[in-house]
Amino acid sequence: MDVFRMDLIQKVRNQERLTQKEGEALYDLDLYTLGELADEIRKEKYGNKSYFNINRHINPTNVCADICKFCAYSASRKNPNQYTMSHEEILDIVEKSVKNGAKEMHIVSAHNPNDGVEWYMGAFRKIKAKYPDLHIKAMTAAEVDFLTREYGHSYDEVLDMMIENGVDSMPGGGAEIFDEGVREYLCKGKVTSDQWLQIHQKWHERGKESNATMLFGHVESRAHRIDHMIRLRDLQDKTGGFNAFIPLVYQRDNNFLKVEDFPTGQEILKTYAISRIMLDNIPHIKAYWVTASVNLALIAQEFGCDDLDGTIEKESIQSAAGAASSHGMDLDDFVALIKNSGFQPIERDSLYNELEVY
Ligand code: V47
Repeated sequence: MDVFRMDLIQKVRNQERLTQKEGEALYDLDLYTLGELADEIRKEKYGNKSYFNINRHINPTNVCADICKFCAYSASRKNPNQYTMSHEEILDIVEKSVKNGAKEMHIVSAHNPNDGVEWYMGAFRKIKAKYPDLHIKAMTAAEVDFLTREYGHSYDEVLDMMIENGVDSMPGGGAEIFDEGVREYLCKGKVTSDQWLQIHQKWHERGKESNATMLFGHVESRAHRIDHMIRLRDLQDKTGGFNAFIPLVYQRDNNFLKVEDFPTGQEILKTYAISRIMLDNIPHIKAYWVTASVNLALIAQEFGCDDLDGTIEKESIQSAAGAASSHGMDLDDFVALIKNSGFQPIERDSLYNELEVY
């Protein structure tokens, strides 16, 4: 075993912070060593617990003014079936989901230039008025940025409006890959990396929490993934406002991003494990079953991940690109899968308070 490799393993075991180069070198460790290291950290923090929530994903419009090559959901590209829900339609969905036990509405829209800021904010306000205890996780930083560009508001104004109208936390979408060169190729014109981070910083400074994603497995390199993690780690040092990091595995159907080599299961598991090791200050690493596939997400519990997201009921963004998630997950099935994989299912709320031990 070479000295560098031994030192690296020792550094992880000592829980010392890793640099960009060390993060890249983690990929050269074999999968089992990496998994063991990530699992040790996960076990120390959470033992055998695996978190999930009962939630509903709502994607109220697919009409989008921006163009992201990886997106199969946006109606401005290949999808001819544009839709925009009315507030009544959104409230109808919320009502049904609440009856089914959902405690969180995860609301993410495309960047719709037709209906104004009030279409976004009014939906949140009406949901909150009817269901004050329901957690609204809504508005990616990309949506916040879009509303400022389109309607001349500042970030502060949009974030304050979100709070006034009942948004409780922000999802982690729109981060993609922070490297400016890759980002320019993937989604030119959309929120920049610095702006994405600035918006989350401002949100955290308001005492609010959020998540962070990374879209990987397309044209980015391993070094770009480590750079992405380090930029998040730096912001988290300042604010402490991120709850979870979610590496989203790129789904390949129906979009304009031409990719030759897709990541193997091994590469995906390594990326989860490395996320756990690199992000020493973000409490939860989420294997979002929608993009990982359920099977791999269950295995990811042994590679540093402590959260599988939720039942979601319906999902439109990744399923448009090929993920098997359009109908969500049955609660009993979800619990049984987690149990049968050797973990203890813990239903959590959106901010990771434990609600029920199954
Ligand atoms: O930002 C778009 C991604 C994200 C594809 O915060 C794709 O708890 C894979 O952010 N393949 C939106 N991914 C979803 C999101 C999210 C999901 C679950 C939980 C949370 C959370 C946040 O979906 C976008 C984009 O990166 N996306 N197209 C695709 N082809």
